[in-house]
Amino acid sequence: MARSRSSSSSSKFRYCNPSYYLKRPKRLALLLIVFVSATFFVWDRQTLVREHEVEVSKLTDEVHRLRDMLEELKSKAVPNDPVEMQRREKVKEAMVHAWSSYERYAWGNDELQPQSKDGVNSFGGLGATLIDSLDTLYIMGLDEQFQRARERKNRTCDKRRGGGLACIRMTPTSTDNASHSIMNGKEKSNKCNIGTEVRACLEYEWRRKIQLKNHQFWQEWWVANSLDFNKDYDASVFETTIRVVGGLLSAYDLSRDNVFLEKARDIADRLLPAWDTTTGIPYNVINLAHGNAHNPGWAGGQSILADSGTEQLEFIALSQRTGDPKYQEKVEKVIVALNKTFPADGLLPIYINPDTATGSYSTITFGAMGDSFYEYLLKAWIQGNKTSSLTLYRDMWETSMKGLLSLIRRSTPSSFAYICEKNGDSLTDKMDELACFAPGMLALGSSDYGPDEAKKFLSLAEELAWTCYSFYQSTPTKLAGENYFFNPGQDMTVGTSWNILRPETVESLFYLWRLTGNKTYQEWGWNIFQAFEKNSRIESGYVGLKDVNTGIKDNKMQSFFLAETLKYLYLLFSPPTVIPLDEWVFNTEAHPLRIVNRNDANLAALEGQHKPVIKIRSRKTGRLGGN
Ligand code: DMJ
Repeated sequence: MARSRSSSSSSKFRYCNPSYYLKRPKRLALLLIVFVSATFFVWDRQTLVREHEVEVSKLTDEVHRLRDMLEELKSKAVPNDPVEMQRREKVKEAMVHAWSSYERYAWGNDELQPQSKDGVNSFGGLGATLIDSLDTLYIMGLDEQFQRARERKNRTCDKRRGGGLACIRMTPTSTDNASHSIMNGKEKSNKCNIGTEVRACLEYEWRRKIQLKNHQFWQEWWVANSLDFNKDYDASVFETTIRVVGGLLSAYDLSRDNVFLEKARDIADRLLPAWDTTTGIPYNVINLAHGNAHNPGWAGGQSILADSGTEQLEFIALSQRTGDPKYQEKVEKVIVALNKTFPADGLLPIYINPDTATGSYSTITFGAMGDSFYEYLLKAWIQGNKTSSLTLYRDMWETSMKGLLSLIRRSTPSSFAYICEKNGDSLTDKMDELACFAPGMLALGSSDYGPDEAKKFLSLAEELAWTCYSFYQSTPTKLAGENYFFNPGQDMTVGTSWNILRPETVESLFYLWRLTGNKTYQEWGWNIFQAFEKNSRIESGYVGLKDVNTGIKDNKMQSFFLAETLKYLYLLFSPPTVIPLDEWVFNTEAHPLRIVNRNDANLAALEGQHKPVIKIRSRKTGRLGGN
């Protein structure tokens, strides 16, 4: 028995023995043929796959090329009004002035301080103005500036300028002061606290007075080496998302340059741990290097409504573009959690307890700290192509709009409509300029109501836009203050009197002009633009005003001036085919994100888990059509 088992197993292995085949040449030949055929087959399949991939990528490029051509044709098909063209050019020139001032004095910093001609890192040194400006530069056709900003290659000054100085091994410790002082021509080499080689290079450059090249040198250095998010810095989740993630994604959608998507993913990954709370309501501050998250001390441990509910567009877009659902899942969980106890009037206080997802006793407002939560309910629905799986967003938004109606009052004697703030049961007759985004939002959402409601909301939007425009017209500088009080018999009185170049009113004028075609909104926008030119423009950029009554200037060019204010003004004087509203949705920092078809059950699945209070009902879609 034992012998026969061993002989059978050795007979099994005889096929592995070369001598077996040497004695059987036919079998050897057959084996070779099988081997060659199999190799050929595998090689052939791989070649086919590769060819297929090349073909697919060629077709994708072709689709993009055709889409660009179509957009160009569409914009040419609309006759250009000479006044609009002239105004558009003026706004573009303003952008060139703002951008070149930033390039010159604050490159790589978050924001420019035009009076002191230096930069300040208000957001942890993430290059907020640079990233916030990318899409504006692109849309305005400022290609050179856009290219400089996205340039990925490092360059050495020895190669370029024959100076024999190797800048590539630079080890900067404090580039900001060095670069600014050099740009100002006040460079003292012993104060330049950066690596010797860089200093040598810069001194060399300065001696030759090649100012512009100096700037280029810094730009390339910064993009190649400094767009680094690994910062031991406690960043605002909200500000970083709307400016940096949003800005990069928009630049990616417009240019299709992967570097922007990669950077967006990098920074989003650093923000993600902020959502790791019991309810999924995020902490609003996170350390970008270590991932420790918390809420700001002044908020008493609470999460802020706008800061917690204004990441949906960016994170959903990131999931769509990377194919990784984790970003979307985090932000959708927030909406589902808030919906569990969503009040009948859809109005949430500005402080939310992250452990219970319920509102703490605090102000209800469409201004600071509340605003963009309501904006994103509508826009997430638009971003998802208004598909039925997203009805929750639209339903929550419509509920909140009922709440908004309950906050509307009219002033005396002139009957300006305004949105009150609410504390407990009492209303305060105060409205922030920040709440002036609401007319645009109402106009944008109005067309998907039935005809009567649509008319009602559009007309409210127009009334509120008139109030917001009057905020500007009512001051000596024709620039709006930060907030207004409405006292009986006095219409509007400015409260906090600064103006920091905010965009909300021109944003609403842009939407109203696009959606109604009424050129009055262009006129109003033009007047506001001229007031900025008159009061805020200085030789080294644009500044805010400390007081809109006196016109005293501050020392900050806010990054949203380039991201939002100038972009909306430019679009106000451009044909509607430039960033059409049925193809793009703007995040709250005015970064357009392309609307892509959304076919997922994520939100529905999450809703199932959490049993939302609001009943999902099928709603008749309005003028713009639905899914
Ligand atoms: C911007 O950062 C955004 O628009 C945000 O939603 C509100 N505040 C500023 C502009 O005022």
